[in-house]
Amino acid sequence: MNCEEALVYVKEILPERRFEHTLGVVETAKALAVKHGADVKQAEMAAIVHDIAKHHSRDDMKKIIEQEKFDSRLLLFHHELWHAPVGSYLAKVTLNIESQDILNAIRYHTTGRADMSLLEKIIYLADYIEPGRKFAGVEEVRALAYDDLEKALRKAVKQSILFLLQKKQRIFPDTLECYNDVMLQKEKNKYEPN
Ligand code: DGI
Ligand code: FE
Ligand code: FE
Repeated sequence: MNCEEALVYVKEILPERRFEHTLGVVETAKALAVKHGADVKQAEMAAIVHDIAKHHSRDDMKKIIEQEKFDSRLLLFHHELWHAPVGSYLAKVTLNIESQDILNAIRYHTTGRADMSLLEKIIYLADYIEPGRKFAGVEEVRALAYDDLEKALRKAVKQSILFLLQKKQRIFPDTLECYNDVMLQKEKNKYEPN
């Protein structure tokens, strides 16, 4: 399926507001891909599809997580996390998307993870800073994202964890591993000669 067809598909299945958000993520992901030298078509496709499972029923999502043997700890955490792996599954089986990088960008767009690819970082950040996002702190990450992707990512991951702590939510292991990894990369860079 090409991007145009995928966009028609998600427009049909997503409520209007979610589709508007998706369009914001698409524009942002394409701009970030151009800026940071990623494949623009891959970024566009991943962005179009990233929230495809957002409005699936909890029962359906739970079944897919069990059937596909996704991390079973997901089921012990907030159901908001479930649409990301379930979305990657649907992208593969209903939209025939084969690129593992696109599928991983969808799968990890909510939590992030350690060792994210450039595409995964772009989708994670585009989802966080698309023009429809209005929360406190978003402007700073938005400004950084085009200049310094890693710095923007660190800020976004930190803010997300602080937000979850404030809401007294538990933090999923992938989210924590993402935080540890972005902080480790920063420390490593500090000691490199250039
Ligand atoms: O699907 P979107 O609304 O566009 O955004 P998203 O996929 O980033 O989902 C955001 C939601 O996921 C938000 O309500 C916070 C939640 N979330 C993200 N990481 C974690 C988390 N919730 C828990 N409990 N733990 C996490 O590590
Ligand atoms: Fe999402
Ligand atoms: Fe989203």
